[in-house]
Amino acid sequence: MIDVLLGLQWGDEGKGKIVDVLAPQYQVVARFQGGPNAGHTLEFNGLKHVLHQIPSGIFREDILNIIGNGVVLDPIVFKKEIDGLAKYNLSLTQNLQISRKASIILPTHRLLDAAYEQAKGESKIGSTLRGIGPTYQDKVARLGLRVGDVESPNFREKYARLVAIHKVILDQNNFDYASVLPQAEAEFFGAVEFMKQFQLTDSEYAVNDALQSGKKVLAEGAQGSLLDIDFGSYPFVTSSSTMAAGACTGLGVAPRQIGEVYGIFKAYCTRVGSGPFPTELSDETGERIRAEGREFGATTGRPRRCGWLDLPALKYAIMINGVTQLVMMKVDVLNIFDEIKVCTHYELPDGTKTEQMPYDLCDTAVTPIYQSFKGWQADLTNIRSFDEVPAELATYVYFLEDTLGLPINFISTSPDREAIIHRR
Ligand code: 2SA
Ligand code: MG
Repeated sequence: MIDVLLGLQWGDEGKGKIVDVLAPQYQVVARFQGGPNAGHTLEFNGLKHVLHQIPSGIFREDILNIIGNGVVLDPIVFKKEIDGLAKYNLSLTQNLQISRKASIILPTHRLLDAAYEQAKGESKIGSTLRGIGPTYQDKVARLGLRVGDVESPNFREKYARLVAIHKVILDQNNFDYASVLPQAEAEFFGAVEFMKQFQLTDSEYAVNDALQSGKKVLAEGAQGSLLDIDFGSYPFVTSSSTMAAGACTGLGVAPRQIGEVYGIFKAYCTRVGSGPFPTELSDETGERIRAEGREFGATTGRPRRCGWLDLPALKYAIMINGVTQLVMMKVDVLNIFDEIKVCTHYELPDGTKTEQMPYDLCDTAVTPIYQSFKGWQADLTNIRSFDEVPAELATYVYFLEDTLGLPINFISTSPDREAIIHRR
């Protein structure tokens, strides 16, 4: 069986930490979508490391890590990530495979990302400017380059053909590329050569062979369900399928192979980039959550918007993913509050109450209806068993389990690998 681990909110739920915690139960960890827009933070032995494209199983020995076909890979970022891992002495050429069918992000994709954002003016998506959207666009338009193309003697020609198209679009948008492109291209081709020393494979065979031989595979999602291209708050979404179904197309596995679906959520909400966010707190409480939770983009450093937990949105994400167990992150960030709120319903402009996500959250101004809980106001750092949690926190957890209809099997109480209450 392949288990899927994904974020149920707008990303940054703490997926990296949980993959790292669960990894010892798996022989393969595979990324199925997204690319260098992701920032998966792992903390262990007093160290902190942020991964962008490399799966979060990389720090565990004997785990095969796969960058799947659904990923968009930037060779330049890849080289930097590998260089950044040098100090850990990992067997990267053995423990890492890259799908030949993964899409390649070119330097011009990054420029196009900036050009499109510029053209959108006020309605910017707040993209990470890593070239994600334009690369997926080219994939779907059947123009893109794939990792397997770097093995072809015609790679430079294929590259030139695509870049010529990109230049037309950049010119149309009056976007200057002449001053930056030559250097970026030199770096790109250097990084492509560097990438060739790694295993470029038909990784769908590696995944299915592993499953056939009874090994356990963990599919690692990036971003979150509310940023999904189909079910997120379109158009303020990322360009990939961030949901459980994306693991099938992004790795080449059949739906019936999917086992557990771990849904990761934070005890509150954050969002980085533009787009609707019903429970956003643009006040001092929001500031306090941001400061306490160190809510700044792991890739871009952007401050994240913060707000209370949103149950209509969470239920929606649980539904579309078929989540089987929940993981709650960063409860310790709420230690400082005497009152904790949870949005249970939305009130629509006509006064009706709903637990469902309206079609267009961008145009439908919903008012969140909150239920209040008493804060626990206690330090959770050394708590490893649910029996020791403050009564107020237990009440909060039971309420959520009841409302969401699923067990919360893991509760993370601080960033470190060890700081987790494992309940079942
Ligand atoms: P893109 O770059 O095309 O995928 O941006 C489209 C939207 O998706 C959001 N997005 C993210 N949201 C949260 N976290 C992400 N990863 C980084 C992190 C982000 C960072 O871990 O902190 O460092 O800023 C991520 N990646 C994409 C993005 O904000 C747009 O709203
Ligand atoms: Mg992140």
